[in-house]
Amino acid sequence: MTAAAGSLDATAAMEALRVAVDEALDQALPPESAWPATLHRAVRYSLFAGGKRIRPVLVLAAGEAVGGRREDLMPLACAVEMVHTYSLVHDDLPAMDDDDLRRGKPTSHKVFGEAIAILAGDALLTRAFHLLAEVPEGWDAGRVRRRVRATALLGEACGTTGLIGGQVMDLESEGRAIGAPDLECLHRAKTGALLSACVRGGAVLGGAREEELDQLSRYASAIGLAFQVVDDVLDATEDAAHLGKTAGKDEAAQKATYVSLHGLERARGMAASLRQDALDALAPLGPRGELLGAIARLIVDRHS
Ligand code: GRG
Repeated sequence: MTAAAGSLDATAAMEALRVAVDEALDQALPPESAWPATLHRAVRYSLFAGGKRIRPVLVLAAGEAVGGRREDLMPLACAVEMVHTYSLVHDDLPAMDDDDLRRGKPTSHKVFGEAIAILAGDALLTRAFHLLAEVPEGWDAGRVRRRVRATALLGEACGTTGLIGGQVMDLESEGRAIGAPDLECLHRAKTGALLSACVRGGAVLGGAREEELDQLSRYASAIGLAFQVVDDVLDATEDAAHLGKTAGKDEAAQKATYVSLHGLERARGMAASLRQDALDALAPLGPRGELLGAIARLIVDRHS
């Protein structure tokens, strides 16, 4: 799909960032043949299975919007994709969501077995923070401080009040009638926290002023929720061939979703209104926010 925006060719810009991220990810990991080869095959199998790379692109777009340098942003861009992929590998395990299909391919545990899939997820999470700790010689104190602050934002987003806490709430709410406030809390933790860390972390690394950081935080909060509302709409309306993962799972598991609570049309309306909130938050950045605006449109208008 294309991401229509002002004068910028946003689709081409995002594709260029995606290619740069893929190259950096390739360099950040041992080759498949490195010991222990089974593990590295599993790590690369999931990481290079065709994800959309929305999170690393957000890091680069947010950082560059406030004047950041690509070399300062790329380690965080790689780290967030590693964390995201770990969470998908673990979420697909029989003990969690028990899924056979991810990114259009058999899930990690189906190909490598449960033990290796667990360890591949662990390896991705560990490498993410290892990479961020590899601060080059000669960096000045300000650059190091920004890296530490962004790393802490990522750690918080992955932790018990973010991704992991949201996953626990998700598991505990299965088959139970939860209301709209709990659903929002769940998704702000499970999906929104990591997306926020991408935007805020990129902005911190780029040297954003506190005022810019506030604007970008409002943008991140809106796209974080929009992402999940759209995910629920897609789960209810698209087939597995489009999604690259099992469709209709939420309904089958009797999970509360934005569609089950509000109906399809209202859920679509909520996504559109969150997209507008995101675009409004970017307004003070002017043309510097154009790519981030295109990403907000892409998140809401996507079909997979
Ligand atoms: C196991 C700690 C732990 C957490 C799992 C990621 C997650 C939490 C669950 C996955 C299920 C799910 C539908 C989550 C919400 C939305 C989401 C993260 C969708 C996948 O992200 P995309 O669409 O995927 O960016 P790609 O494959 O393009 O990277």
